[in-house]
Order: sequence, then C-alpha cells, then structure tokens
Amino acid sequence: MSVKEELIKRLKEAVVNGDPEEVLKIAKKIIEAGIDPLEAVEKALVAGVLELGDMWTRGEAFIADVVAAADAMKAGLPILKNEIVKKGGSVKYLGRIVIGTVEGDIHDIGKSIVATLWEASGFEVIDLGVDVPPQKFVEAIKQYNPDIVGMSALLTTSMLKQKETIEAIKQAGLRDKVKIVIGGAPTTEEWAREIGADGWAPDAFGAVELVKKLLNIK
Ligand code: B1M
Repeated sequence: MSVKEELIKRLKEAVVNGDPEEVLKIAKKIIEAGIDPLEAVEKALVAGVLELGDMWTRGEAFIADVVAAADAMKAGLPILKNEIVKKGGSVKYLGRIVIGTVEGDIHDIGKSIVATLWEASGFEVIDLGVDVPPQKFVEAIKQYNPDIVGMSALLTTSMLKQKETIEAIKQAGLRDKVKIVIGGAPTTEEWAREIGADGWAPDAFGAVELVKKLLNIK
C-alpha cells in the first residue's frame, strides 16, 4: 500500500472512530506529504461519515456515533479546505442550503446533524442556528440565494412556525426561488404536504437523499 493510500485509509478510520485529534494529525501529514487534499476530503472525510451512516441504517451504530464521526470530520475539514484553495482549486458545491430551527424552538442537535451531513455530502450549508424567526429565513434567502431552505422543529407548537415561515417566504415573493424541506421528530410527510413544503425527511440521511432528489443530483 502506498503512503497516500495508507494515510487516506487511516484518516477515514479516524473519522469512523470519531477521533478528532487523530483526524487533525493525519490531515496535517496528508498536507505535508503533498497528497491531493480534495481526494482526502472525498475518500476519507466524506466517505467516513457516510460509512457511519450506512452502519446506523443497518443498526450497527448509534446516532451518537454518527455525531462523533461528523465532529471528527469537521476537525479535519478546515485545514484540508484551506489547502485546496491554496493550490488554486475551489471547493465545488452541489448546491447551497440555508437551514435553521424555527422560532420558539431551541433544539439544536438534529438540525446540526442534518446540516453536517449535507455539508459532508458536498453542499454549502449556511446554518442560521436555533429560534429563527420567519423574517430571518426571508432575509437569508435574499442574502444567500440558496437552492434549498431547511427548517427543523422539535415541538408540536413550533411546527406551526414552519407553516408561518413558508407563508412569510410566499409573501416576500420568494417561494418560487427555493425548494423548502422540513423535518424534526413531530413532523410528518403529510404535514409537509399540508403546509406546502417541497419535501420531508425522517432523518439526516433521508435529508441528504431528499435534497439530491429535489436538485436532480444522481
Ligand atoms: Co426538549 N423536548 N424541550 N430539550 N427534548 C423534546 C423534543 C420532547 C419530545 C421531550 C418529551 O417531552 N418527551 C418534548 C417535545 C414535546 C412536543 O412538543 N411534542 C420537549 C420539550 C417539551 C422541551 C421543552 C419545552 C421543555 C421545557 O422547558 N418545559 C424545552 C423547549 C425549549 C424550546 O425549544 N423553546 C426543551 C428543551 C430541551 C433541552 C434544551 C434540554 C434539550 C435540547 C438541547 C439542544 O438541542 N442543544 C432537549 C432535548 C435534548 C430533547 C430530547 C430529549 C432529544 C432531542 C434530540 O436532540 N434528539 C427530546 C426527546 C426525544 O426526542 N427523545 C426532547 C436527537 C436528534 C438526533 O433527533 O432532533 O429528532 P431529532 O433529529 C433527527 C430527525 O428528527 C431529523 O433528522 C435528525 C437526525 O436524524 N431531523 C430533520 C431533524 N431536523 C430535520 C430537518 C430536516 C430533515 C430532517 O430538514 C430540514
């Protein structure tokens, strides 16, 4: 096995094991060895998180393992991205997504997992955080011109804000500019249809499939 193959394999393992220190250490070695940083991002960081996702789907890992892998991935991403830019390349995104947890709701964990997996799958993600009022979603659409807007809600009460936010986006004349996807434990596909969203996903991996489908990405 070449040095390159060895380091990429170890980087992926460190992601799967949810070990951010090891990820950072190996990412630095990859840069020192002159290995293509884009290849390291795709074949190790992204591949590691997706492998954990498959394991979770098969019941071989817990959601906490997925979170740990995503955090480990995040530890290596900035320095490898910097290196890509330094080499004159650019990080090519599949699309731009704005996400937030709706107003009145401070639950952050599921929304952040969805945001991280979108990022890991190649999307540029702008995370507006939690307790995001409808008007802030509207302003974010004007500012960032995203392909997709994602709204998370964990409370039966805050679900109504998803509806209100879609109304605000319509009122601002921006509804045709974006696809809107929603999620969160109390929400359903039927709710998404009822409030006029373009899609719903039960979990973070479903959310990746959903946005790829909406943007016609194979
Ligand atoms: Co809260 N809480 N909480 N809470 N909390 C729930 C949601 C609750 C079900 C607990 C219960 O009563 N059994 C209940 C809601 C009841 C209801 O309305 N149906 C509840 C309540 C009532 C509250 C408070 C009102 C409690 C109080 O103060 N009286 C309060 C709310 C404050 C507010 O928001 N204004 C509150 C506060 C909190 C903490 C701060 C203590 C903490 C949040 C910490 C944080 O996020 N930083 C907390 C937690 C941790 C929970 C539970 C235990 C876990 C939620 C979670 O993180 N799940 C939760 C009970 C439970 O679910 N067992 C509960 C793990 C996460 C990975 O899953 O968020 O579902 P989830 O995300 C999934 C999917 O839903 C999906 O993908 C994710 C990953 O697979 N998904 C999307 C999520 N967003 C998506 C978006 C998409 C697509 C998919 O597209 C855009």
